[in-house]
Amino acid sequence: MHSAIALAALSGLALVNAQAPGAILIEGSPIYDGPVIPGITGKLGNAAITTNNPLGVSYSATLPDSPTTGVRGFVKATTNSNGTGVAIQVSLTGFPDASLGPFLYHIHDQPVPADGNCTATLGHLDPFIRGEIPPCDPTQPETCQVGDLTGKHGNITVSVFNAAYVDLYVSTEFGLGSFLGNRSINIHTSNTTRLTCANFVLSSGSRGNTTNSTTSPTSPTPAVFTGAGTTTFVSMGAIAAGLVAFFL
Ligand SMILES: *[C@@H]1O[C@H](CO)[C@@H](O)[C@H](O)[C@H]1NC(C)=O
Ligand SMILES: *[C@@H]1O[C@H](CO)[C@@H](O)[C@H](O)[C@H]1NC(C)=O
Ligand SMILES: *[C@@H]1O[C@H](CO)[C@@H](O)[C@H](O)[C@H]1NC(C)=O
Ligand SMILES: *[C@@H]1O[C@H](CO)[C@@H](O)[C@H](O)[C@H]1NC(C)=O
Ligand SMILES: *[C@@H]1O[C@H](CO)[C@@H](O)[C@H](O)[C@H]1NC(C)=O
Ligand SMILES: *[C@@H]1O[C@H](CO)[C@@H](O)[C@H](O)[C@H]1NC(C)=O
Ligand SMILES: *[C@@H]1O[C@H](CO)[C@@H](O)[C@H](O)[C@H]1NC(C)=O
Ligand SMILES: [Cu+2]
Repeated sequence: MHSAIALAALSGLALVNAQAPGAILIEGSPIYDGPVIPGITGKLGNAAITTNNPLGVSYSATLPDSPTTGVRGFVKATTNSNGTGVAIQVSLTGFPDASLGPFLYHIHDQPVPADGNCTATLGHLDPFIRGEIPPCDPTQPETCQVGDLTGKHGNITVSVFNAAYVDLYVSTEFGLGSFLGNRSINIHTSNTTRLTCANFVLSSGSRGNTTNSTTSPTSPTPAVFTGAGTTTFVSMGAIAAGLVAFFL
């Protein structure tokens, strides 16, 4: 069973008061602005390995057909056979000019809205409030953002990309902050421009009776060059607005 502490840490509710106005954001996600504590990178500690995930449950995020990017494919997340962690299968093709790579992919906190706006997915799934820097050290995946699949499992450096691995920190259990089933995948160029995005939807098993499904976006709007790869200083007002958007 999950401990009460892990549940509290994973619930995500503590996020509301933990993010200081005036924070520096990358991709809509706060940069960690506290002291770097060796081995405990997130404000809420290291990411917890998820156990007792519901067996036989899969969520798939299938990239839409779109004229704005050639990137197609899917990311499928299936509860690991022993219930600990989630087996991730990645199958992607059609990456543009390699000079824009290596390409990156992450689980983002919010779903893609119906208009396909990838920017509206905000930052990475980060229930432990780890922030973007320092970059993920893949030898210490528990100190990385939960949604930073690229950081933990590798960049995309080939035009046809297939990968399969178990990520021990994401969850298929509704109710945990590390739950991925109501969130999205974003594919980026190396400077974090968002090329395309898709929502996870339940593809096998049952999520249970506690939630509604996310909306299905049509196709992404054209790639948004938001300058997200650059450290962005934003005003208090923008932060306040962003926090409202982030937590609703
Ligand atoms: C479950 O399997 C994963 C590898 O897929 C392994 O890392 C983990 O230790 C296993 N957990 C248990 C409780 O056996
Ligand atoms: C996409 O979403 C972002 C963040 O919510 C918003 O600032 C932007 O205006 C939206 N873009 C479009 C084209 O709607
Ligand atoms: C997704 O589900 C988790 C766990 O139930 C919840 O904490 C989170 O707020 C939900 N996120 C969205 C975008 O609905
Ligand atoms: C992955 O790509 C990013 C962005 O270009 C780069 O900063 C990082 O060093 C790369 N990671 C690895 C392991 O090559
Ligand atoms: C889900 O359904 C079960 C069985 O009907 C019920 O016992 C449980 O209370 C329900 N949970 C929620 C959150 O509705
Ligand atoms: C699901 O949607 C219905 C109708 O919008 C709403 O009343 C209900 O509260 C939602 N349930 C959850 C768990 O979000
Ligand atoms: C990222 O790369 C794209 C494509 O080359 C470019 O248009 C955009 O300005 C770059 N963004 C940043 C923040 O460097
Ligand atoms: Cu991302």
